[in-house]
Amino acid sequence: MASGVITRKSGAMMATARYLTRRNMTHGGSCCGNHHHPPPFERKKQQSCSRSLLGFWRFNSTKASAVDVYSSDEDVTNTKHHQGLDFPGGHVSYTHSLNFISKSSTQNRVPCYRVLDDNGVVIGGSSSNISGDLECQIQQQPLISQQTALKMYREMVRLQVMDTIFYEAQRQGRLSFYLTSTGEEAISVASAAALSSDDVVMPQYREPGVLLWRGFSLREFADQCFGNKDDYGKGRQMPIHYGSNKLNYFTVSSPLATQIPQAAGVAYALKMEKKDACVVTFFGDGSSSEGDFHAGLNFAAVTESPVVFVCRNNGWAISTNVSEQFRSDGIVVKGQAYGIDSIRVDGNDALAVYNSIRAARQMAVNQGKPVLVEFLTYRVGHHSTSDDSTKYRPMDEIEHWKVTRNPVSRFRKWVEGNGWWNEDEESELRSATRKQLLQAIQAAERTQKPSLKEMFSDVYDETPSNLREQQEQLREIIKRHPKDYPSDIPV
Ligand SMILES: Cc1ncc(C[n+]2csc(CCOP(=O)(O)OP(=O)(O)O)c2C)c(N)n1
Ligand SMILES: [Mg+2]
Repeated sequence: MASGVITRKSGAMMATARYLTRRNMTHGGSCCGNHHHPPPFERKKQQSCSRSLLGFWRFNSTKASAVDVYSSDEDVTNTKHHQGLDFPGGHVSYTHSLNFISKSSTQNRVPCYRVLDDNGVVIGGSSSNISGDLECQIQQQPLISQQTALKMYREMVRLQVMDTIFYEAQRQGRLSFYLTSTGEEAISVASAAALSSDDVVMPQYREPGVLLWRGFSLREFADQCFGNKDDYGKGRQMPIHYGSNKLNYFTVSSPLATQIPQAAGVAYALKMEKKDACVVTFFGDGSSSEGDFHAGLNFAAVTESPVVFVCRNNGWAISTNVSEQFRSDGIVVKGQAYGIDSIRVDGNDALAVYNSIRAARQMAVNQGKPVLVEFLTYRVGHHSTSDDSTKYRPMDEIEHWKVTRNPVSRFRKWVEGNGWWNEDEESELRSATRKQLLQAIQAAERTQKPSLKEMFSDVYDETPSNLREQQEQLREIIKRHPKDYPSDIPV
């Protein structure tokens, strides 16, 4: 991937956004709160303003004026005609009620878009509106071909099989670490199905379904997990940190949420290059509490960059439940706060995922703006192989989501209901995938590890003297203590 170019451009975009933010702040942002500053209007407007007795700033160049009890007759007449204030971002109407926007006003939670009920039956009327600034209509009855639907179902099954076998391999001590997508298979696979292969994906770590969809082979997954010499990361990363230049899939990075502002930068680069593509970045509910989430959304909003922010709200950030994570109505309202068209979607309904991401992509690419999609789902597995989730959540909660709200079996019911799939095809696919994966694992396990020198390569064009020294020291230590180091790594 031309990531070098993208990164440089995203740097330029960050600088632009930082400039914009600073400029707004110097013009009255938050500073001291004593109301003696004009609000963040542009300079020209500030020059032609005057202050009323109550301390409101009135702008001669704007239609609206502040209302106060000392207004002249002329002001009162004006007020009748202009019940509000023209302010950057749009007209603001006045109110006599001293109402704080409170939690109670958010008790009507944002509804969740879905197409299939829990039994895989299409619900509701014939069409629904997803509205943003410009209305974007999509059909409730899914406009999805048999071929796409079947590929979606097959990849979801392959992902399930892959997770089961890699998880077992970790439990057998063959892998150091693993993390499953169990319960969230529909999100990564159906999102990938709704995208173009030119769209750049910047993942968290529970989205290998996108790679499966785009043709990453089981052997490539296994090479990465075993960190052998064929792993694109040359064994430097923990298992599941997949990445592929060829498939427009940025490498997973462990620090949470770093991909979110990066996605805003990459999207800005796509916009400057007038590419017919967007960026799609995935992250969890926990990651939405990182500062990077807020910076990324704001940058994308002000630069009107084509990025789809996809939050997998699976209820948990390791052992922290969403109720301890934030007090807002999930993540969807945060997008709205940043001026980003946002939607909440049932993440366990593959057709709702497909429809929403397809619409979001269209809005991002055709209208040049960011979109936020919050998927409601559940992390059925442990956080990772380093976790035991039964220590902090009830078994019946896990069982409910595993059985009743299972995204794979729900989609299977719909596919089977259409007469596109049957039990024989199901068992054939599962056993063939299992066999292919076991072969891939055996081959990846036998493949040589990357040479030790790779630990020191690929950052600098020429290895600097301090790294050369460290490399020598490491070799010396291994020579002295050969038993303490793996024998299968070429020194
Ligand atoms: C900056 C940072 N803080 C903490 C961690 C440790 N950590 C790894 S995963 C995780 C939970 C993330 O939860 P969420 O974003 O909801 O994703 P999920 O695992 O539920 O898919 C935490 C806290 C980290 N990797 N990076
Ligand atoms: Mg989570």
